[in-house]
Amino acid sequence: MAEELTPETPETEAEKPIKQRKNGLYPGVSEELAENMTSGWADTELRDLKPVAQAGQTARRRAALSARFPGERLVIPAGNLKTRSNDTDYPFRSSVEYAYLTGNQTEDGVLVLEPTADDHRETIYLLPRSDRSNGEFWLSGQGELWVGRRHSLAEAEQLYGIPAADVRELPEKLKAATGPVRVVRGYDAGIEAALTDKVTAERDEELRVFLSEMRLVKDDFEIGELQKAVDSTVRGFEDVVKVLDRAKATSERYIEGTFFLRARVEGNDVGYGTIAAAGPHACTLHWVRNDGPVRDGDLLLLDAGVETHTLYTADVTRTLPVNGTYSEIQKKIYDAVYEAQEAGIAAVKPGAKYRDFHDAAQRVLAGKLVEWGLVEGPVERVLELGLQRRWTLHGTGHMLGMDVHDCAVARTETYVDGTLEPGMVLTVEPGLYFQADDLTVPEEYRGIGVRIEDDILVTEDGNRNLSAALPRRSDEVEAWMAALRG
Ligand SMILES: [Mn+2]
Repeated sequence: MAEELTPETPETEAEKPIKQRKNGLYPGVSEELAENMTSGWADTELRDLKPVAQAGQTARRRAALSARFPGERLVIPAGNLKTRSNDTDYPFRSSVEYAYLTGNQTEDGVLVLEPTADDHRETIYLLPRSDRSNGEFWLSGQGELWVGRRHSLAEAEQLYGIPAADVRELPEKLKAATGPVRVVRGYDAGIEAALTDKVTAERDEELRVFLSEMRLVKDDFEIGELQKAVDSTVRGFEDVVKVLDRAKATSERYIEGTFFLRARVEGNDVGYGTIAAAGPHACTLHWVRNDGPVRDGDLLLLDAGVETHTLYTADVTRTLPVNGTYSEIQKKIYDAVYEAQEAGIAAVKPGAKYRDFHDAAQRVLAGKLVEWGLVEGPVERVLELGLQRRWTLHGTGHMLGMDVHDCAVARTETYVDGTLEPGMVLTVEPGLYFQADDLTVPEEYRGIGVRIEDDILVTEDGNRNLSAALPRRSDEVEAWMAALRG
């Protein structure tokens, strides 16, 4: 990639080394060129833009936020670019709080709700289009010539339905503001610095917790986006099955790369680092190095999800026989996990406690471990002492949405100790993992890890499996793989 071009301007000694380095690649900018670059550009302003699809929902969410914190100034930043090295940045991902409330995902954006007599005045602060009259668009690193065209503030107003203003003026406005203020922390150090003597950690946390709990129940737009994420993920799993022979010739990376292609073409990204775990790597819960071999006779545990352009992610796991057929011991373990998942899914319904599906799945798995003679019964004793956890390792699921572990700062009483309601979306993902060096189980178990994970929507009368299009039962998995591989 090209390096930034810098004008020849008077400079301090302190600035010289960088400028000299840059101007070593490019000659200086003459006054004639600078003048020439200010004009001769077409008017590209977009008019009569339609609002983004979720504009109605985002307005309702802002109204709910406004009602919860009357009389207070609320500041919700999108976040800033993070440096990867020197002048390259990591791909930007907006804070979910900002995207959830605005539908916008632009770096440095900030939503501000300013208290009025009986309500809040909403403003979305954004970097406007580059000024062509002062060289900003081609001489600044944030100029549109370098980073691409931005929406003008007028365009942003039409798209998001919120009055827009120049974000460069926001820090001074915040410094001058009076009255109570809360900010969502952790995304924009510059904005937080402007508020440092006005906010407290405790009050800011209340804002963050409220925004996390707001997302526990999904609206129709969100459920549609989650279904899109799942549908793309199903296609990504099919892609992987079709190239398993290429993966055998290379490594787990071929699987990760194959899934990533689907995620980038149909969505924004993967929602989390793909776990492409072949053989004993399946027993490492967050195996994301993905640099191991893929061998016939082994299982492949693939835990992956496409994230949509609106930042909703799927989270699906299948454990597949690399050669297309489960061995006897693989099938025995797989079918036990399947049975546990069936019990877990059956426990997902409105009015049930959140913990019920975990308990239902754990009970099945503990029963299997006793039945196989791996732990001494009765099952009640095993569950009471948690002895099954040597092999079940993790909780059976979590809320799913814009974050893969969505609503992570919701209070215990509204989430883990809470009750399921229609519109909640959660994963059900029991597993059994026999570490390669586990001397307490017969050798044939060692190095086998199985997890099955689906994305379940709580409905008025039970649940709907959003990822039902991807086969789960062992014989159906084998048939599906055989059909895809021809
Ligand atoms: Mn999960």
